[in-house]
Amino acid sequence: MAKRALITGITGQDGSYLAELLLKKGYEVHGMVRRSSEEKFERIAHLQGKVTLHQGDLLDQFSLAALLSLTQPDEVYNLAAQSFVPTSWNQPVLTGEFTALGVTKMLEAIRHTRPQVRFYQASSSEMFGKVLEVPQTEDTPFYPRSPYGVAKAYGHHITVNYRESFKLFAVSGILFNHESPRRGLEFVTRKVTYNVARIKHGLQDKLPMGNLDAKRDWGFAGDYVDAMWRMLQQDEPDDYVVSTNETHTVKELVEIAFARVGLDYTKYVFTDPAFVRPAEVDLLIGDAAKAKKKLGWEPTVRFKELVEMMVDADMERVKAGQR
Ligand code: NAP
Ligand code: G4F
Repeated sequence: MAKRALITGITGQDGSYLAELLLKKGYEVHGMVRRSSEEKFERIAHLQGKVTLHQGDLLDQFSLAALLSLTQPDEVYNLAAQSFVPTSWNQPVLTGEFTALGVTKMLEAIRHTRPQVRFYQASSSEMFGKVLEVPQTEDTPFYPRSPYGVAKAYGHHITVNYRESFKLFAVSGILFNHESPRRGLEFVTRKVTYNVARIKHGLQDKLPMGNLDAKRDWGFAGDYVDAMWRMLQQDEPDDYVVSTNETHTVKELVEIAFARVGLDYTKYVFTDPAFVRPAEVDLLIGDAAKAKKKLGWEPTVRFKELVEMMVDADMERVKAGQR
């Protein structure tokens, strides 16, 4: 019989890639979606009829338990979150409700409704924040720098705690930044690649940016959802760092993106304090040796290729008058 998976956050970047991967592996895929006045599930439009969508919300514990009873999943991937760091300073309480307590609500629903489930929690390199070790591993202590990072640290620890307290098969993937042409427009990679395409097409002539010196370990989302799946296929639940083991500045990202369309970024980019954060994560670089050894996982897309893939996709989109 086909395995069944339930994905929260299926309409997001990672949810769409994970749904594709699981369908290819023969899974029956169920996704939890929030009700909205207009349904715009663009990232999963091509999967219509192949995945089954159910209304639910991380804020509503009864909806989670009901969904577990209805779908009887073998695996639950908890990807839903308020995931944009700057918003977490504007809405810290909401971020805590979704991104921190939402994890407990799901774990409680699993514990009482379907304890045999294998559970994946989407933890984040933002938990390392003002890093206490370089590179960061599963053993590096956390020092989060935003309400989002704090909320993710809670989600991480409660997942470990439920594994140890109630013997749930609960794993936490500590994923470093991962991007794709499906990335939200507010995140720095997509903001840059989309605006480069607009500038190249003569639709604008300036790009306001925040801190160009920040360093990130950027990988491709398609690779990272494969690591999530591998974590749930192990004999024992454990936590894993998923990263490329390379770090690059935002400035390098900008240079490569503009160069891809034959432009010099210095003519277009300027610093706008509105995009500078109250507290910054200056440097992230992950050591994914454990994932490589135990999961047999390795990234297939490197930084320059990733940025160029995103610029090319946005050039096509802007040409077609799309976002
Ligand atoms: P994303 O594109 O922002 O997607 C977030 C998803 O969560 C969307 O489907 C959203 O639904 C859903 N959601 C938000 N609040 C919800 C709620 N209260 N109830 C139900 N669904 C809710 O994020 P992503 O980049 O795919 O990331 C997936 C997960 O990995 C997130 O937890 C993120 O924090 C974490 N993570 C991401 C990265 C990265 O670099 N991408 C790295 C580490 C960890 P709507 O469509 O209705 O808004
Ligand atoms: O793309 P970003 O907004 O991603 P950030 O804050 O690293 O968070 C992402 O990765 C986390 C994993 O580490 C996830 F957990 C989280 O959900 C999210 O997916 O910003 C990256 C860097 C920051 O240092 C920021 O200050 O880019 C810098 N930056 C400079 N100018 C900018 C801008 N970021 C944005 N969004 N917009 C700018 O104009």
